[in-house]
Amino acid sequence: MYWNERYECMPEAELQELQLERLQATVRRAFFDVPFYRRAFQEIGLEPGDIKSLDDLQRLPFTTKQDLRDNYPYGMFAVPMSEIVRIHSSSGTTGKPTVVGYTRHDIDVWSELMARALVCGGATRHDIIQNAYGYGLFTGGLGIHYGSERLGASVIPISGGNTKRQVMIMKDYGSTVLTCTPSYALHIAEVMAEMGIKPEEIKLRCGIFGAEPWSESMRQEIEKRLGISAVDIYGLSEVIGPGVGIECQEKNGLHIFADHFLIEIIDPVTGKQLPPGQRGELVITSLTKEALPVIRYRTRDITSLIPGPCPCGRTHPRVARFTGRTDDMLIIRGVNVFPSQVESVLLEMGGTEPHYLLIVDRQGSLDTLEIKVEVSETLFSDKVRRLEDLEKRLRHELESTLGISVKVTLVEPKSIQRSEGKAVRVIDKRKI
Ligand code: DLL
Repeated sequence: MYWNERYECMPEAELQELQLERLQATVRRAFFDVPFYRRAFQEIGLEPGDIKSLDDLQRLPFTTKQDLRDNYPYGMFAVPMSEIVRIHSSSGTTGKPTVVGYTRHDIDVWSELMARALVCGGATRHDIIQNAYGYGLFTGGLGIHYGSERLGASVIPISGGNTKRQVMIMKDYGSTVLTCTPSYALHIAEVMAEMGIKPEEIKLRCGIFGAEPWSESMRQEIEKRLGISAVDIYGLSEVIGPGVGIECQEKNGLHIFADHFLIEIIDPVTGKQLPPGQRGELVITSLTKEALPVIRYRTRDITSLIPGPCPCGRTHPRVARFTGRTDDMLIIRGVNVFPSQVESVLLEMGGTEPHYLLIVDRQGSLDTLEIKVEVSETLFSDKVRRLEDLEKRLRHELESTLGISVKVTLVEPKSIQRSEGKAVRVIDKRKI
């Protein structure tokens, strides 16, 4: 099922022609309408006319989150404020958030892309979509909302939070699709079980989850607990919001909508493009954005290009599930550690809940890593010996996966703070 077969299945040569045409227009717009870009191009002696092929993309300078911050709030906009009809901002945890704007045409394109994404993820106009992404400055709520309406589905704009009410509405209103972060989906499943409602008693059949990294084992866990099929959706405010890419029914990589976004995977240190299969940082150039065109935006998100065509028939490139961000990679005693590695170990071992917290600290000059893990209800009421045994096995598994020594602390079920949006998985107490 496609939303826009002509564009989603466009032959590669035709797609590249369209991309080049749109890239040239974007570069021209950035050069003439955004002083930041004009300066950046002039510094390296580049003029819009120099972009003659898609390969010339590599001649363009990168844009970073810092650039958006330096031009806070509206300095990167390519249109006057009278053309802006919507403002969102990114959920920055450190420093100033970045502010993004949309023209009427941008909102139209975004809605269209979101409708396309929902269909790709398995939704139809006959669905009742319970949209539990936060409404507000975060792009998740309104992005999914506009896409659902464009699709013609029935959207329930419930936003995040009030989990018991989520479950009640899900049951009473007959929601068939749930959209929220994967960590919140898991929490909804947990509360549903507490309320004594079984997956067979609800009509939910599909989940479209994203906005934070999650593992394949987490997918299986959510699918089992809610009795649904779950897909991964990706996006970021600086580029548009959700709807940059999504998995199709093959669930083997996320298609990036390449008629609107040009992607590269680069080595985050050298900045050089990497071949398919090699993991690196995703860099995105917008091809149709009016208000806030972004040129070679460094997402900091880590993935790789999946080579070869997808059986679904879409010709747009696929990237692998995101393993994390270059900036949530922890360097502990010189070793690179990603929270997602911990998640995979926990889910594969069993006996624990996929709720965990990494606490990094420094004693003297030595980094320490403590991993708090919730024990599952059944095991918790069991003998102390079994808990000690679990702790030992977990520590062993985690140490061999991460390559560093860790302290495992088993905690009571439901004692780690649940999130209604993006989960917080790391507390870094080191003062570096
Ligand atoms: O999270 C947009 C979004 C809303 C995506 C709803 C999907 C669903 P920001 O708040 O700007 O925008 O955060 C963007 O979130 O750079 C990634 O680090 C992370 N992220 C988003 N989707 C995924 C995903 C929205 N599927 C940042 N897997 C991005 C892993 C994701 N990380």
